[in-house]
Amino acid sequence: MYRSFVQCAEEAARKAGALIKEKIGQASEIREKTSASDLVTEVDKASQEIIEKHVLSVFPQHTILGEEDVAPGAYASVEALEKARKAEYLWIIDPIDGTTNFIHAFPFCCVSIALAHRGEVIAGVVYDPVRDELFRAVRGEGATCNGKPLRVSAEDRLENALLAGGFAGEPEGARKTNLRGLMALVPHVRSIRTAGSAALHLAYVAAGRLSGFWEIDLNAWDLAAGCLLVQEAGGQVTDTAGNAYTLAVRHVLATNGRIHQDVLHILKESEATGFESS
Ligand code: 2AM
Ligand code: CA
Ligand code: CA
Ligand code: CA
Repeated sequence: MYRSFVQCAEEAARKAGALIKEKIGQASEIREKTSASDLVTEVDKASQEIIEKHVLSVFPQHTILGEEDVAPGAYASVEALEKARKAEYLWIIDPIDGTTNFIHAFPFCCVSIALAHRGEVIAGVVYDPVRDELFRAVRGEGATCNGKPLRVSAEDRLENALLAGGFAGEPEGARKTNLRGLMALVPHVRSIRTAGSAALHLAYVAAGRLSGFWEIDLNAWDLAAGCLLVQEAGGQVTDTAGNAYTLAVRHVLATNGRIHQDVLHILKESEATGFESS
C-alpha cells in the first residue's frame, strides 16, 4: 500500500518538475509574500495545482496541505501536525522548494511531497528536475535516488564534515540565529554551503553528499519529505534543541548521526537553536 502512495507522489513530482525545468529563470509574475526575500510566482501556483490534481485523482478522500494554500507568513507546522492527526492521510506539498533560486535561474530547486498517516510521515519524494534526480523514501523500507539505495555519510570527524545551512525567515529573527549558528560552526567543519533549498539539502544529507544540515524557521512542507529521506538513509533528525523530529518542528538539525551531538552542542553553546520571536 505504501508503495502505491509513493508511486503517486513520484508521478506528481515528475509532472510538476517538467514545468519547473521548462520555466526556470522565466517566471513572469513574481510577487512578494511578506518581504522581498519571500516570493511566489505563477509557476509555484501551477506546480501546486498539478500536484494536488494528480494526488486527488488517485486518492480523492485524502487531505492536502500545500504551501501556496496557506496565508503568507503563516507558520503551518503545528497546524500541519494537528491537521495530520485528524485527517487520516495528509499530503504535505512544497510545489517549488527554492523559489528564489528558481527565479534567478540558479539551478538548485525541487518539488517536495510527503504523505503523513495520523501525523506520522510514511512516504516522501524530493525531485530535482534540473538533474533529473528523484529521491524517495518509504518508512521502514529505506531511501533511494533514481532507484539506487541511499546511505548517509560515514564521517565522524567534524573537521572533515561538509555541512549546509540556510537563511529562511526574518532578517532580525531567524536569519540572525542562522548566522550565529554559521559563525559558531564554520571554524569546526570542512565547509558550509547555503544553496537555498532545504528539501534538496536534506536529500543530499540522505545521499551522503553532505554530513549535516540545519536551519531555523522552516515549515512542515520544507521538511517532511527530506527528513524521512535522512531517517531512512540511516541518519538522525531532531530539532535544534535535540528533541525528536515531528511535523511541528521548525528549527531542524539533520545529520549522518555520527556528528549529531557535536553539532547540537555547538549550536546550543552559540544560542543558535531558536529565535527571539518564537
Ligand atoms: P521556499 O523556496 O519554498 O520558500 C531557503 O533558506 C529555504 O528556506 C528554502 O527551502 C525556502 O523555501 C525556505 N523558506 C521558508 N520560509 C522562507 C522565507 N520566509 N523566506 C525565504 N525562504 C524561506
Ligand atoms: Ca516560499
Ligand atoms: Ca520551501
Ligand atoms: Ca515553496
